[in-house]
Amino acid sequence: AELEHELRRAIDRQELVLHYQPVVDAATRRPVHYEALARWHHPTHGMVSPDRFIPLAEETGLIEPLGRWVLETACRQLSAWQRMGWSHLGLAVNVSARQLELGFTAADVESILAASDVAATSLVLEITEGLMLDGRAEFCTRLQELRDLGVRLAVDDFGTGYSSLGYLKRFPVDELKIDRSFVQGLPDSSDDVSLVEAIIGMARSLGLELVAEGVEDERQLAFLRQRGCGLLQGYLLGRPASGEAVSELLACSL
Ligand code: G
Ligand code: G
Ligand code: MN
Ligand code: NA
Repeated sequence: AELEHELRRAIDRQELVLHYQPVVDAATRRPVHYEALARWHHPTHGMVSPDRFIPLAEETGLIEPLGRWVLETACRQLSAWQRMGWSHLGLAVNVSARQLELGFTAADVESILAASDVAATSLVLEITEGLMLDGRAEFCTRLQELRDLGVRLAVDDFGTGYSSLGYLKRFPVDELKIDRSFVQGLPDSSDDVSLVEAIIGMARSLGLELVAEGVEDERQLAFLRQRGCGLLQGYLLGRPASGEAVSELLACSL
């Protein structure tokens, strides 16, 4: 309860910050977009993990203002990077089911994009697979409205949900993010090899863009690249870093 109270004030007190992790082109290793990841620097508890405060924010409804702040802040950052010369760079932002239930609409996204002068096509919204399995028509409509803006939709943590893939037909998604638990064992685990090859084949035949998460070494990268996974994310390619740190890096590699 105390943490809830503090989370409520954290946004105003600027205790929340965004870190950014690159998602790179598998062939060139150049960043295609950055995923924004929320961090809470609590004045006495130190770093509170999003695995802890995002669920709290969802339970209490605070995810609504928090999610809005995340999107506004990340879009402002992207706009600065684009003006710096990285005009084709994009941004990925995590969106939770609760946010959409609490009235985070396509109109909100549209006005935030307009305020930061970012094109809808520069934005990927990542939605966890569990949410897709919810299957309610209302939810499908919400996603369709977002996509009609020109925003791209990604299924986050793909493969960790249940076995029903029917939602891929019903929901208007553009991209799958292979969960890092499947990438970890590449290329030695024959189970991981089979699963990842199946996901790659499926994404290709459905015309979906594919991102592999959690790429930590060159052997994983070589495997994914050879099999035709287009985009890669993970510590090997870049750890999440502050906006300032990423700005410096981008300035050096223009
Ligand atoms: O960055 P890290 O690996 O610690 O993130 C842990 C989890 O928190 C991930 O599943 C990530 O998707 C989630 N997360 C991080 N930032 C946000 C955010 O801004 N909004 C939502 N909904 N989830 C986030
Ligand atoms: O659920 P989501 O995919 O949004 O979570 C992203 C989280 O994964 C981030 O919190 C980030 O810190 C973490 N992450 C990113 N790259 C790697 C990696 O290579 N290895 C591990 N173990 N975690 C990673
Ligand atoms: Mn994500
Ligand atoms: Na994930």
